[in-house]
Amino acid sequence: MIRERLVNGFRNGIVVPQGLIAHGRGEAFDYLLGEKTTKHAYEAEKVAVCLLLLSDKSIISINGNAAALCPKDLVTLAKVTNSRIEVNLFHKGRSRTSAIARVLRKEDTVEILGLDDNSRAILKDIASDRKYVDKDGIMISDTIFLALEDGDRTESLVRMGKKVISVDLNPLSRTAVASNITIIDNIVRAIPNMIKISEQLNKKDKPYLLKQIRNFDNNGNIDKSLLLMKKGI
Ligand code: PTJ
Repeated sequence: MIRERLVNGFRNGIVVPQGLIAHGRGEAFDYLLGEKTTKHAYEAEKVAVCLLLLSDKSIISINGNAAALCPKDLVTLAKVTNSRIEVNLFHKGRSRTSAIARVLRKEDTVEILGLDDNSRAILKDIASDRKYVDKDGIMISDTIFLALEDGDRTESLVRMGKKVISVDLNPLSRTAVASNITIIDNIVRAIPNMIKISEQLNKKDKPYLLKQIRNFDNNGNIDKSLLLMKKGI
């Protein structure tokens, strides 16, 4: 069923061919995790929600694969964590950006950034098209939530001092390694988990949320996921 969502997304101009290959890589890692959310992933999801709830300007960056796999959940997560949404693609294309925005808007009325070419800002040290972000979106946000993201852009955002949360099944990818909070889980499980966690946490006070973040060791958490994968092998 998950593969069908991507294939349909490809046929509808939302997913690029490279996205199908990226999904295959993700599946390989997911098999080693037993295709379930591990307790380490759940811990990272909880801390990620704490950070989103504490941030002044959080934003969820959505690409083709994410939009094809879980559009409704992404829009819901944005609502429950008071985050904004930017469509931000690795392989740029105006018609694909608009198609993704349509898919998201079908789920709910949300403001979507990243659609206006006149609102483009440029990330430093990136030569390719992935340097473009929305000047009113990712550029001015303090916390960026990324899924299935490219390593160059992740590293650039971290260098800019932004807090980066990523969902990536590959614990060895540059995105996973560079992020402040790395969720090693399938996006189709991670986002629904985070929505439930947000509902539990949004009544907690600031010191409680801060404590969860301070006590979290991202590198240690990645190592634990790697050990689980080793057992999976
Ligand atoms: O729609 P665009 O133009 O922005 O392009 C999207 C892709 C995914 C093609 C582009 O961002 C890309 O090529 O990404 P990478 O560098 O291949 O990274 C994708 C990462 O996501 C890989 O480490 C995969 O293991 C991982 N991944 C794939 N499917 C999932 C996943 N992680 C979580 N959930 C998945 N379902």
